[in-house]
Amino acid sequence: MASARKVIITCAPTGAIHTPSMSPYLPCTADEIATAAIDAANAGAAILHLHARDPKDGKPTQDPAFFLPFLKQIKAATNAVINLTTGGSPHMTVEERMRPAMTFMPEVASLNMGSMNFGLFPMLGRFKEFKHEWERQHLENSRDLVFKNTYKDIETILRKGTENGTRFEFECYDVSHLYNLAHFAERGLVTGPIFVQTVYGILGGIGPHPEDLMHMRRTADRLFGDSYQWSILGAGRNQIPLATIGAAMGSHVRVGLEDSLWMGPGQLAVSSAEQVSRIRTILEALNFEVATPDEARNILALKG
Ligand code: KMH
Ligand code: ZN
Repeated sequence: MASARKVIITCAPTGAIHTPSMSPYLPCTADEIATAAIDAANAGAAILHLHARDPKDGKPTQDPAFFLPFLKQIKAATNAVINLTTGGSPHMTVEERMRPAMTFMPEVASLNMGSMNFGLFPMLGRFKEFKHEWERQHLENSRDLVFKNTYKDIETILRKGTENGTRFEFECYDVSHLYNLAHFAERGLVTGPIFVQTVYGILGGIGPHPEDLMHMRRTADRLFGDSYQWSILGAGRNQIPLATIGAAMGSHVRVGLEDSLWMGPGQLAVSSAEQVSRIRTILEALNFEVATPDEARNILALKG
């Protein structure tokens, strides 16, 4: 009897794009991040992509001291694969961004595959009241912000992470990022199975249309053949629709409040676990099975 395809759900519970005034459900303290992550894992997420925030004002931080308390709680409560950000916030230096992954040497770390504009300022139209001035500045300053990921930056993270046994969630926000990834694969710095997280709908990256998804898919197929694992991250309201289209075509999926605060028009998600449950229901209706953490480790050849 043929067995169902296993789909890896990655959940990103907090990130560095959204700010506390945008949603009361955005986790900011270590306990909130731990609870959000553990609930997401219990709902079916095999991989947890994690950022930290300073509980004082919810500002993103890459200080490992803010990661440690929630990492301890998550590891004690789940078998989920830990994936630490090296993207941090687009406002941070690369040195700052690398600190958690270099300190904790996780099974997976994110790696952003090119420099780009990162337009957060359109959210100023949607969210007008901010509790903290940094929140407004974070959006406003993105008019003149380059999310810097030079070849040197990428190579540094890649080499140091690989030395630690960390493998990567390669975040590709546009077609050129796939070519950058292929460049590193050609040089032998990236080996399969390559976990390609294709990102849609960030201003500065590729759009959120099914044609965009198809073009990324065709390009990745041509560049990486069967040595990659495709995953879909749709920003904002595109999260569930694009994950559904991608999954039907063979992708893994990523959800969580880092990428979208929403469950529906004008309806905030009360947790990342709610989004995991929604996509899980869809995946199971499509006759796929949700991968366990150990199955994800096997699919992505992680160190375990
Ligand atoms: N915020 C996402 C669009 C990272 O942490 O390296 C991409 C991301 C970046 O997760
Ligand atoms: Zn992230």
